[in-house]
Amino acid sequence: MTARSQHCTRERLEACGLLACAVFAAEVALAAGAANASLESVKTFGFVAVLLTLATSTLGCLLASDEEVVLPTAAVVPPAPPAPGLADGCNDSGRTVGRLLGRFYTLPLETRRLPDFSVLPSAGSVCLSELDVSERSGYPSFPGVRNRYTWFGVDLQGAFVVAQDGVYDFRLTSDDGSKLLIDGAQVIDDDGYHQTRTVVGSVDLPAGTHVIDVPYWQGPGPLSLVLEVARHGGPFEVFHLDRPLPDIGYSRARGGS
Ligand SMILES: [Ca+2]
Repeated sequence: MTARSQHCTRERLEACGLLACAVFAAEVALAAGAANASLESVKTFGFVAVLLTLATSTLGCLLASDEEVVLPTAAVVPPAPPAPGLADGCNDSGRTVGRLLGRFYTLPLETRRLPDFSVLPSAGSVCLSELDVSERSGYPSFPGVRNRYTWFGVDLQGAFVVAQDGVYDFRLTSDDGSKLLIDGAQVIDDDGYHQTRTVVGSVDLPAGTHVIDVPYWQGPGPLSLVLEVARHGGPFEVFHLDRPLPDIGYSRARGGS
């Protein structure tokens, strides 16, 4: 029996007890009014009457209580809202499959290569599913960077899924320097202090989940960062991490693989 039905039964018993008392009083009054009844016989009659009335009323209440209880409709609990700042799906404490979490760092003017981001204080973060920042000067800056377009770094970390084994070509374009690492191994090194430049690397990827790192830095002048992918020998397309490789577009681009 639920807490709700127990509560209803107690209510019914209290109501039935009052009813039994009322019936008893009425019967005693009727008995006392009988001309030939003695006082003792009136008391005995009334006592027996109240016991029978109370017993039958209580038994009726108990038998009827469960049938008459109507449980409230179960409430629909809405899903919890996403954590502030992470509505786009990145896990701030670990890698998220299909996303790149990029942590920002301000860099000194003497920077000429990728710094060791692990020893720098982060100035914020952004969550992305692809890197498609074409060359630009000034604003809009890198996605998530509102007040700066020079002398900053972004350390991007994420994971993606490969649905079909194969060799995949990656093409990384950046101004200034960048690198591509997959499962901890360097696939492309495009680091340095340079204008927009493109470097291609290939890697044999078995089906499954793989981790990806793209450290990037921007000094003065224009900035750019674009990461593309293709089945080996096929045409490149922007790498959407939220689509398992090869997705429909990539499958059409299989070429000579
Ligand atoms: Ca630059």
